[in-house]
Amino acid sequence: MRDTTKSEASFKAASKVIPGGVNSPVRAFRAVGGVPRFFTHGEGAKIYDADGNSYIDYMMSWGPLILGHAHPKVVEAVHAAASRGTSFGAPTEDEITLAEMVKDRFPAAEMVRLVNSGTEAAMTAVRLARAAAGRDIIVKFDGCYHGHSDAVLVKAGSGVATGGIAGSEGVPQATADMTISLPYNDSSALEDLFAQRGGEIAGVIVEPAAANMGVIPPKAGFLESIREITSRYGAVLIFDEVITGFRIARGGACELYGIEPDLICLGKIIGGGLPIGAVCGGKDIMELLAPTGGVYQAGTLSGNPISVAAGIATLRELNEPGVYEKLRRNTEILARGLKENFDLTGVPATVNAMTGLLTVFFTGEAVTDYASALKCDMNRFARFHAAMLKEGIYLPPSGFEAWFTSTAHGQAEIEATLQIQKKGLGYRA
Ligand code: KE4
Repeated sequence: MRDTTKSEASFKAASKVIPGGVNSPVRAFRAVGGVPRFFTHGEGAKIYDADGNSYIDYMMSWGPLILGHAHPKVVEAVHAAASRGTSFGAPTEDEITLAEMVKDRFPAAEMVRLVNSGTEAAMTAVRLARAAAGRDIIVKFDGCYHGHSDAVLVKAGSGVATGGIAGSEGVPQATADMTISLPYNDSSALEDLFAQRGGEIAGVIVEPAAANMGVIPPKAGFLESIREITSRYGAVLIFDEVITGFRIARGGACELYGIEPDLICLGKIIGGGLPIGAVCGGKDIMELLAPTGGVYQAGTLSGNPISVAAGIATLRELNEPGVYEKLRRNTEILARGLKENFDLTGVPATVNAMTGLLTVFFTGEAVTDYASALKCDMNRFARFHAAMLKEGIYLPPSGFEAWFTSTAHGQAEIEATLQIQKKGLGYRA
C-alpha cells in the first residue's frame, strides 16, 4: 500500500486556506474519491508525490507538457529568460518570434494576441466575434469547455461536468440567455437554429475535437457544416484549440481537418507549462482589438517573457522530424492495448483516441456526444482511477477528461501501464 501520509496532511492544511484545498476544482478528486496527491517534482513521463511515490503521469498538467516534465530544453530556456528579468510590461522580441511560429503552424493566424490563459483567449474571441458581427448570441456545444468566463459556462464540460454543475452560480440569467448550447456532432441542430435565429448569432465556438467530455472526435462533415453555415449567415467561427493545438497535429485541428476558422484560441502547449493563452485570426478581425480597434483586452503579464521562452523552446522541439508520427503511434498502441485488456477481462469499455489524447469510457456503446458520455459508468471510472493510482498510474481524476500522452511516454511506459491495467484490479466488478 502506498503511503499517502504527507499528501493527507497537506490536503488538510490546504483545505483550511484554499477553497476545497485546490486552486482548480477538478484537482480535488471529488469525482474519484481519495486524497489528491501533492507533488514535489516530475521528470519525463514520471511525477513524484510528497510521500516519495512515483507515477507514470497521464495528466501532464492537463496538456501543456507534450514534451514531458522538466524537458531540459524548456528548463534551460526558462532559466535563461528568468536571469534577464521576469517581466517588463513592455514588448519583447521573443513575442514576435512566438507569434510567427504560431502563424507558421496555423495559416489562419495572420495575427496573434498573447494572453495568460485559455479562458482569456476564449473570452476575448467571444468579445471579438460579437464586435465583428454586431450581434450578441454565441453558440457552443454541450460538454465542450472553453474556460470559465460567463459567456461559455453553459452546459460546459471539464470540471463543470465533473462537478455536475448545471452552469455556474453568479452568471446572470441575461448573460446565460445569450449563449445557446447544442448537441456536439449534430449539424442539423445547428442548421435549424441558424434558420430560426441566424441574424442574431455572433459566432459559434467549438472544440474541433472535443476533449472536455472525454475525447470525442468530430463526425465526418460536422466541422465542415459549421464552417459552411457560419459563413452563410455571417457569423464568426471560433476553433478552441487550447487542447488540440500543436497536439493532434503540428497545426492542430485546422491542419488535421483542413478547415480555416475565423478565430483560433490557443493555450497550454504554447507556454510549455507556464501561464499563457492566445487568440489568433485574420488581420481584419484581429485589428478590432485595442489599440487598433475598439474591442478592449489587456493583461499585465500578457506575453510574459518566461512563458514565451518556454513556448518557443517547446514548439522548436516539436519541429523535430517524426515527432507527431511517434506521438500518434504510441497513443494508438496504448489505446488499443487498453481496449484489448478490457475486452479480455469482460469490462464494457470504449476507448476514444487521437494523437496525444485518449479517454476510457466505461460503456459498451459508442460515445459521440455529451449525452452518450453522461451515460457512462463513472462509478466504475472512480474504481479504475483508484486502482491505477494505487499501482503508480496517475490518470485525470474525472471520466470527462482526456489522458494526455507526451513524447516522453515511450514503449516502456506504455507496457508498464498495460501490465498494471491487465492485473484486473478492483474496477472489474
Ligand atoms: P485555462 O483557462 O484553464 O488555461 O484554459 C481553459 C480551457 C479552454 N479551452 C479548452 C478546450 C480547455 O480544455 C481549457 C482548460 N482545460 C481544462 C482541462 N480539461 C483545464 C483543467 C482545469 O480547469 O484545472
